[in-house]
Amino acid sequence: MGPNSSIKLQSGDALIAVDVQNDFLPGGSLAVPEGDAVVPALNRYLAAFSARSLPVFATRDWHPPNHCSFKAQGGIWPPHCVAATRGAEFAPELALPAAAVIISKAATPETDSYSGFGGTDLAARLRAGVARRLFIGGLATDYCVLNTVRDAITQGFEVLLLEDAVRAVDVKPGDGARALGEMRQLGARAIRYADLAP
Ligand code: VGL
Ligand code: ZN
Repeated sequence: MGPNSSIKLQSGDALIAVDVQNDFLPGGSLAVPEGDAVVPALNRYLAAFSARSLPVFATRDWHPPNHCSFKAQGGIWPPHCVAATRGAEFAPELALPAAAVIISKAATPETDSYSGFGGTDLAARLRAGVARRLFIGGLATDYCVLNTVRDAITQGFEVLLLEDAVRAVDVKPGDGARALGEMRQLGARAIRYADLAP
């Protein structure tokens, strides 16, 4: 990577910030280790996209209090990202542009979706904006980022995975690294901010 792989942002590019919500940050109910590190990292990409008037999407977990993924309902997670609570709000320091499109997912008790494409109009919105190449970062590498990237590729988008703007839950050590490997194998290209042309 570096000077030999300069990526020029262009029309057809869109940025997707995946689930950068308080509950996934340190102090949150489902804190991702170093989850807060994605905020300044994503802000650099957000600034680059805003400077070129390129579209930005932000997905969010938007669960009801009795969501099926919570332990009380037989799921595997502590309660997190309950709609309209502070834990579900985007990280306050995340510099989303006013025009960012918010995609809420897994908002009914009986359905979960790690992917921003599951049960949402994300694909339709992207196609309406003629997006072709998706720059994807956020939380968590081994769950919602992985599944969003997988669906994006299945739907025919080119995916650039923002390796410096993702962090993993790592329920099992190595989950994050394995997810990165799988995304690469599926055709995602892992990039860092320095790979963008100035
Ligand atoms: C996520 C676990 C449960 C994620 C969402 O955003 O990666 N992880 N719900
Ligand atoms: Zn969730």
